[in-house]
Amino acid sequence: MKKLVTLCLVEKENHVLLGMKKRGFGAGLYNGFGGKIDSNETIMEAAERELCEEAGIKAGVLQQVGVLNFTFRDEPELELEMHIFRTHDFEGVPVESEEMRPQWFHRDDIPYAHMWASDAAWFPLFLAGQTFTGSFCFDKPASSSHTAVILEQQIVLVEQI
Ligand code: 6OG
Repeated sequence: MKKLVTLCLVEKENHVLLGMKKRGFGAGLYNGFGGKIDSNETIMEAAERELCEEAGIKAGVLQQVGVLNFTFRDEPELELEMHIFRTHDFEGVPVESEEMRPQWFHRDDIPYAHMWASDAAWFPLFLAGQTFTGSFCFDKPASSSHTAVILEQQIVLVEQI
């Protein structure tokens, strides 16, 4: 069954807030902040909640950036639909949580070597202010002992999500 997940990218003065994921899915990689959607909330509410839980900051207006679908050859039952949001508008100072260690990165210095391989394909589109949909098939999920390899990918620019 397809699982809906969120990813929130916070921007401030040419920097993007990423977090080192300390545990669970994608541990050891830098990523935006997000997670699963609870049954009583919208996708955008989930994005706000996860940002608050994982980075300790409160988002204002979120803009939709893209939707990406992820599948994994060696785990055919796992399918993720990730809704990506951006915001310039937030209150508070990022703090480390049990799941993430937040850090600001200059937009010219994004640590792609320590992110999901697919991020190199879509993050530049996000930085350029574009909106997109796409899908990626990996061999298996990334973990501290495995770098996920992209087997197939497709990405399309769209007018709006
Ligand atoms: P938890 O299930 O640990 O949240 N996520 C991905 N992020 C990127 N950049 N690329 C991927 O490629 C991803 N797959 C999942 C969604 C997992 C978090 O990881 C994101 C969630 O924000 C496969 O709560």
